[in-house]
Amino acid sequence: MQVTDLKNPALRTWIQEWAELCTPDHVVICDGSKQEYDHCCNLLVKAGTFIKLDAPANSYHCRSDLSDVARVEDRTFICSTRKEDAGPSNHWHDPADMRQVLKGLFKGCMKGRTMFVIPFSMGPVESPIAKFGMEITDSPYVVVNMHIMTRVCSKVTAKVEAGAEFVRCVHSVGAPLAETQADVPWPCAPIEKKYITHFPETREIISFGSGYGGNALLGKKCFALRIASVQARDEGWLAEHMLILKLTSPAGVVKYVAAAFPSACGKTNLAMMEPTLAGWKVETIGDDIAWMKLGADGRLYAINPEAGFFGVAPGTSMKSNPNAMRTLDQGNAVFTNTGITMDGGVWWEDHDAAPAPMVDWQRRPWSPGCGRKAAHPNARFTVPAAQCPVIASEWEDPAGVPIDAILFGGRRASVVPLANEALSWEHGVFLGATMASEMTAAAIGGAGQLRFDPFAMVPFCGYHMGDYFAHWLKLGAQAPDRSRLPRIFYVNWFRKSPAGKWLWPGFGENSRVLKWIFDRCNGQGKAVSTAIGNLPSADALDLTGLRMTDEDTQALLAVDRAGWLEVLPQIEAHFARFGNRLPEALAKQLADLKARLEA
Ligand code: OXD
Ligand code: MN
Repeated sequence: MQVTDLKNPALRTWIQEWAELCTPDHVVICDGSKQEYDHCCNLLVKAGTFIKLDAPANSYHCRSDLSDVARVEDRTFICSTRKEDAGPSNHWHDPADMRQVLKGLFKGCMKGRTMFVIPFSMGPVESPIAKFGMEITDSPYVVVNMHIMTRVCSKVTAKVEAGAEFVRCVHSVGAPLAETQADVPWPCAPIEKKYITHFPETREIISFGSGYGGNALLGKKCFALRIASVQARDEGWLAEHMLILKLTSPAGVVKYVAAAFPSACGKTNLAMMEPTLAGWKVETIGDDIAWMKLGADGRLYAINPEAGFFGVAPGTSMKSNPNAMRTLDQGNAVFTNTGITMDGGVWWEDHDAAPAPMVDWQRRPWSPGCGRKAAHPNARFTVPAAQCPVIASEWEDPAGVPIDAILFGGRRASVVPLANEALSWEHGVFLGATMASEMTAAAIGGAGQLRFDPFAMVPFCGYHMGDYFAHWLKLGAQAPDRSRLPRIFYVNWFRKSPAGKWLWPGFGENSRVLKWIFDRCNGQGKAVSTAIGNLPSADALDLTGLRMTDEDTQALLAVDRAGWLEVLPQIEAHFARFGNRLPEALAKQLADLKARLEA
């Protein structure tokens, strides 16, 4: 299909205007076909960006530029008309001024390259919760990864042609090619020219200078979280940085759980967990993002808007996440910035295979003990979710799945117990708003200081977080039947003893906590009412077969009053950042907690 074949003038003009500014050699409207995927992979092999691997099947190794290995939060902007609408957690830039800057950068930026126009759906195309996007890009790497991570298809083009709304996404690696200039394996712009910009009022994303993950695959963090959080606020639903899992009891009863943890706290591992408790089953719906809407029956229904996993490779192993390893074994994956083994496979730190001489992520010779890491710590795999051996059969149900429990958590070596059930929806929102991890002695701020990441959304909320908290409170207040809303819990797998020993084994053993949560949602499961919430009583947690001392169990389930009282000033300072946009209900929750702790 040619641009001139497009019947919707809004779509056609939008593409033509960008093509005139960027001056690509060609413009291609993508259709999501296998031929298109293979063609882009071949282009990337020719360019030296991809190497076809011997194993797993139909998979590629990709290397990025040294300077382009992760999301760039300092270069990520929310361009709302009013600065105060972006709030204290975002970098704001005036939209008109930013458009001028971008116009200058995009002028001629696709010279020597092909402009791809990718029609994609976040969520199953027919789902009432799904939304559409169009991404213009000059990166075949983005085309390949969008094929895996979203639903790229001509059906979306047809729907947009028929008038469906879409989010306008524009991306360039920012590296035009002069007439005789040879390309490099990973074209990108220097850091000071990278701009990941969002225009929430007009639902637009414009990204320049980076080819990497969350900066370039615009369906993921930019759309499904930053822009979608604004759409969700305006339309009365929730766009969240949450995994979704299906939990089935030995009796065959099913509960759905959504969970928010900051990046690198094991969301993918939990979403694909192998329970150690006999008869229990965990299946995956999603590992990173949940879109949730109240259904006609008053329950909160969630879809995973993505179609693939963009997971961190280092640390992924048969011990930490066997189902992710099995997903990768099926092939059809892209491995970005991992090591390459001598027999044409991939390797990363903490992989199951023992390290042996190989080629590192920058394609240099590497041997164990050489003092460098073989994989970049943020090396990633991109793989279709459908290949996951524990993907739930209903993961693409257009209606979504009804959520029974929402979990929040962070990395807390002290004070916070293993599990805690919120006293109410408002208290649950307070738990989400005070999510935090402890900084280690290595980080500026020092040990014991908390880094707050409310709802794990600090890098991803497209508007003022005070208003975001208010939106959560409003959703609860307006629910037709509050007893049908999910119960909210706070979990902490990372508690340590004063001597620094992990108190909880984690991984598959977390199923014991899931079982208690399941029981609570079923109106069973014993809990002790405490100043901080409802905690499992020692006999309510199934610890059979675990070698835990009574002392450790007590420490995991105790209320550390003195510790909590010490933490309160940090929560006060955290809340103060939101100024007069902090909902009163949250200030009240804090005051109530203090009063309960002091009682
Ligand atoms: C991610 C993140 O890449 O949260 O998913 O950083
Ligand atoms: Mn994430």
